[in-house]
Amino acid sequence: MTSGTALIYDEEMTTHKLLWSDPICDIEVPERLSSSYEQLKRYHLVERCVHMPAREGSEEEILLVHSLEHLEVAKSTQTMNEEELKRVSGNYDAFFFHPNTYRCARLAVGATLQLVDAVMSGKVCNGMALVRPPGHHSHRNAANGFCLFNNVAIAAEHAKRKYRLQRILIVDWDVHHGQGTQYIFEEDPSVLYFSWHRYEHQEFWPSLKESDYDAVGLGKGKGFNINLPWNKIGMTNSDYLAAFFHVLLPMAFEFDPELVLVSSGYDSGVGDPEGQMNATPEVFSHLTHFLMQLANGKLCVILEGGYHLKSLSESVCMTVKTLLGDPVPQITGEMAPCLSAVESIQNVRAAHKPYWKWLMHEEHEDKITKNSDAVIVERFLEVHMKNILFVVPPIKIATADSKGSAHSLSGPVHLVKEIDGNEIKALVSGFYADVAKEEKTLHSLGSILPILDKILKKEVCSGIVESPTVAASVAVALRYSLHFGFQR
Ligand code: X5A
Ligand code: ZN
Repeated sequence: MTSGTALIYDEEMTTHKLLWSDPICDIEVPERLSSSYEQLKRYHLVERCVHMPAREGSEEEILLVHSLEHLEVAKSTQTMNEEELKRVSGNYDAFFFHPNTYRCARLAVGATLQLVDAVMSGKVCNGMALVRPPGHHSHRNAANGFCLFNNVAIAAEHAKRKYRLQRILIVDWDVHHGQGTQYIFEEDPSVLYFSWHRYEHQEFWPSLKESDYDAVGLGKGKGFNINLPWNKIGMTNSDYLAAFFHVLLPMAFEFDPELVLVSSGYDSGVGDPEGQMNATPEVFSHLTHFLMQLANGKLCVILEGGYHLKSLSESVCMTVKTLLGDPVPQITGEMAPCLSAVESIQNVRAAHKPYWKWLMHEEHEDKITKNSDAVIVERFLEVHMKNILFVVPPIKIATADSKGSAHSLSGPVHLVKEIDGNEIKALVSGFYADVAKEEKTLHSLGSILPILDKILKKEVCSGIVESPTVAASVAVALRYSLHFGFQR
């Protein structure tokens, strides 16, 4: 089995910068790259990765996706003065040229291809490329949304040809719709493109009808374009996980890709001025971890957006740490997705029902595909009330000695009631009655039950018990918790 994680970074990609004032483009700064790399160094993640130099993507490679005209325009900007650069930039929606932009964009393409080749050749298992300018908005014939060449799209096309791949999955977790990538592959059933994006019913940039859930692909590519529009800002970890659990992952496992590419924008993370979402860095560990289960682990993560430097760099670190195989951190926050997220998820599932077996053969299909607001609200409320009624316990650990008194480590915790042997016997029936006959088992229970009681009442989050008969106690403890209707 292949191991190792590639990290591709070249400082030269920080030379592409905005030379004049433009409030739309001024967030795409060189520090996005350097601060992410610095943070990777601080966490000692750089030294654990296989370093790979970036190379320039060739003209031929760029032409896999882009028109010759687009390439020539980009090339011509190298010798332009500021005034000319500004004029050419004005031909596009949200793009700026610097004299070194063309060189950086070729390095961004080359870095992405280096990563794909390292993974496909088995030199490494997975990896990340830190690149600028990003790629997913650029069209065959135009720069757009800070993007000049579509790095990920070129990589997919390259992998298809060089390694004869028949199924590539592109996961675009950037907060913007990678409409460029959609256009390039919308008729291609060999590339499954998934994007979630801030949409707000078409109010948010790029404000396209074709970013909605009903754009499922065209011709032979029908069913292979998945758009999950977010119609509200403030989406959280649970909304992202719900999107993975209930849309992307089932599709991905049915598709069974040979390679997974991530258009990895972190503007979907908390604090980002563009995204206005609330997902925290550790969610990217989980997203990464799920994707590592596909394509035999062949996962290439390529940077796209991300404009809050701290949020961006922490999220990049979480991603790389997970690629390296570190355990994923516990996820924080609410468990249930919000109503707006559930609606979006239901809509994209309904739109894709004709194309995917897992959606066709679903139970309760009437409820899911009818898309009735009443049903969605009802199901949402059911989960929501369970969650808000669940009071989160303080981080307090109860301890108990063998005499059955319980106290927390940070000051005494009073027992609400003492539990005597008879009460325990009453709770324990059937199979467990045998273990409860023994005096020392009762003794253990005497110390474990007060702690369970405190856990169930959310007075503490866990407990430590000193007991000679742990196994028996645990068995009975489980039963005790069921008796209290503890269901989480
Ligand atoms: C790569 C990326 C965003 C462009 C926003 C323009 N582009 N308003 O995040
Ligand atoms: Zn973005």
